[in-house]
Amino acid sequence: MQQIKEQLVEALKSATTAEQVERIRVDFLGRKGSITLLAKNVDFSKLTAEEKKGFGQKLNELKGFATDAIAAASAALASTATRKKSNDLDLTAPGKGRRLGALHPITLAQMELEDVFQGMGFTVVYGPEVESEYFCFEAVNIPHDHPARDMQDTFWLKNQLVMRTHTSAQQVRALKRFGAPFRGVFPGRCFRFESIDPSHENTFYQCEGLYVDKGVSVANLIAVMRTILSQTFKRDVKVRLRPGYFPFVEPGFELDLNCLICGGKGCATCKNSGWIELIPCGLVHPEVLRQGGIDPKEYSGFAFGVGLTRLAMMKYGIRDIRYLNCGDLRVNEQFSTIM
Ligand code: FA5
Repeated sequence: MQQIKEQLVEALKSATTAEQVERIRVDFLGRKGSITLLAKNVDFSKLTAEEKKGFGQKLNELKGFATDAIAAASAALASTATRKKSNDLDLTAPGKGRRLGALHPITLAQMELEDVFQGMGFTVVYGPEVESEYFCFEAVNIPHDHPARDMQDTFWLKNQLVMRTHTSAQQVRALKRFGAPFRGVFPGRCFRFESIDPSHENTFYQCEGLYVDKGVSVANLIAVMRTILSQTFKRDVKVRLRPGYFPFVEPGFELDLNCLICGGKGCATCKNSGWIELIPCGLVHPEVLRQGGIDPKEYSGFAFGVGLTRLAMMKYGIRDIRYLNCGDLRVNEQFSTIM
């Protein structure tokens, strides 16, 4: 019994986990444990009454000792574990940051642009992304067989519906609804069946502008373009105006921005040309006014189509358009803080 007691004490000394203590309990007090077997292995018929009594007493003492020692070892281990856990708790560690929602850079650019136009008395109107072929093409002077239809690769839907290829689809809708005089902008998403590269996406944003009144000229158009550029970039930027063809304007222009990614030296974003096509524009074609129920002898106007996605790229220094639709929140988080 003394030997078993010593073995037990030694075993408990080296136990460091609750599992090891439980193993010791089973080894000593379990059904086949050494203390339990002590009683089973003794031939009581050979013992006197006095000896039986002495053996029973000693065995009970040993059982009591083993039970207490095992319980004490378990308790000691449990309290060490708790202490260890609370030692791990570093109350000075910085808290976990909460991820705040952020606005997409295109949304930021759109909101800013809408503000600039509202400041000049323009109304902001949103139109449908699924558009009728009529408003997208015929209404803006692009009949069925017109070669200009090939300028925009179209996602065709059923029932003469298309995914709008440009926000110019809003021009005649707005004229029919508001009449003249009218000044408004139509920001929104456009879709084209395009091959994708650093400056072309199949889903991108434009912001159309339409100004119709008596005696509107190219001078008015240029004044508005100047305001957009200075308010958006808040610094001097280099632009060039060159003739451009669009069936819904006459004359038509392309306004290109000197690439702000490479400073005009040439890079993948501007296809090594140093320039980014940003705001095509021109005087509204009389046929478009007529489609909108406006008399072109009485009214004239200008229209423009800001490449809003490209504007956001230039404003925020985003060199590849594909970052904008990739859905990676780390892109957004760089541009806006709270929302
Ligand atoms: C148009 O869509 C005309 N509706 C614009 C217009 C309006 C002209 C009013 C005259 C008067 P364009 O296809 O060039 O034109 O597109 C206009 C702008 O949208 C481009 O200069 C460019 O900045 C942007 N854009 C066009 N295609 C893409 C594309 N795939 N990805 C990103 N931006 C594009």
